[in-house]
Amino acid sequence: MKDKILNDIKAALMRGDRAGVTALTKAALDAGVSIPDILNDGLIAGMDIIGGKFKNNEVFIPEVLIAAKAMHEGMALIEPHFLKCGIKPMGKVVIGTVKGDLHDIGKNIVSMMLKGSCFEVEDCGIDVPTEKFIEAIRKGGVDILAMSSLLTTSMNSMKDTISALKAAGLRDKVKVMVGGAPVTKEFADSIEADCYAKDAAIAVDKAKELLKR
Ligand code: B12
Repeated sequence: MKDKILNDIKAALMRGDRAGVTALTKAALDAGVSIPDILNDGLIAGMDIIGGKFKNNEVFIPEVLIAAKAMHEGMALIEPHFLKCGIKPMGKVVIGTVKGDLHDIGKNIVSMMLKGSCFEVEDCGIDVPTEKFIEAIRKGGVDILAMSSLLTTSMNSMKDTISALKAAGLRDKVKVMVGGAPVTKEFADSIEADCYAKDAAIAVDKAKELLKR
């Protein structure tokens, strides 16, 4: 039953069937399937297959875009289940996808899971210029700057933002966390980020660790 419903979510996402993803995600929630299972084995699993097909030229931008829209519908349904904190935030995170990059699914999952772990999150959105990150941090009260990049061509915007933080005298005011499919620990070290996380669950653990440093 659980495997079938997760497979059906995956298949509906791959077809870009928004109504199907919505109905099946609701059905999975009603059946008590856990949120991490719906996210990882349903929605993300479907998007991973689309990613592989896109890479092999078996599907193209329009199909990826409709799958991404279906993914957003599914995520909107599970997000409220993450937001049951109700206690004082443990820290504030400013998050965004860097300049030149429009991918937001991974960034939104990280944001959702941080909120679910009692972080206050200010989401600057996609294609975020360095100045916008700096402005958000200059306002004060920010513990972590989290930047996402899915393109090898946009990764260097992370480096530019860290340089701009230094130039603005703000580098020691905030910890910097980076992630996204092409980002590695080595890259994070090379741009002097404070930490790298491979996925959203690890991002939450690392964010908690950063607050202790
Ligand atoms: C969906 C998608 C799109 C959608 C985006 C829709 C949206 N709203 O996001 C659309 C169709 C718009 C798109 C466009 C393009 N795309 Co695209 N896209 C993808 C695809 C298939 C899936 C990405 C995704 O959402 N994955 C699912 C999420 C859950 O995974 P994730 O993003 O990696 O996030 C996880 C971790 O990385 C991490 N994480 C993410 N962010 C952060 C941040 C922090 C701080 C931390 C700690 C962790 C973290 O946690 C997340 C959850 O666990 C990937 C293929 C792939 N395998 O990644 C290609 C891919 C990223 N795209 C690619 C390309 C080339 C493009 C285009 C240039 C295509 C074109 N010719 O126009 C454009 C670029 C547009 C732009 N300027 O950004 C390439 C990039 C190649 C490269 N190495 O640079 C990829 C890898 C496909 C490929 N194999 O060729 N794309």
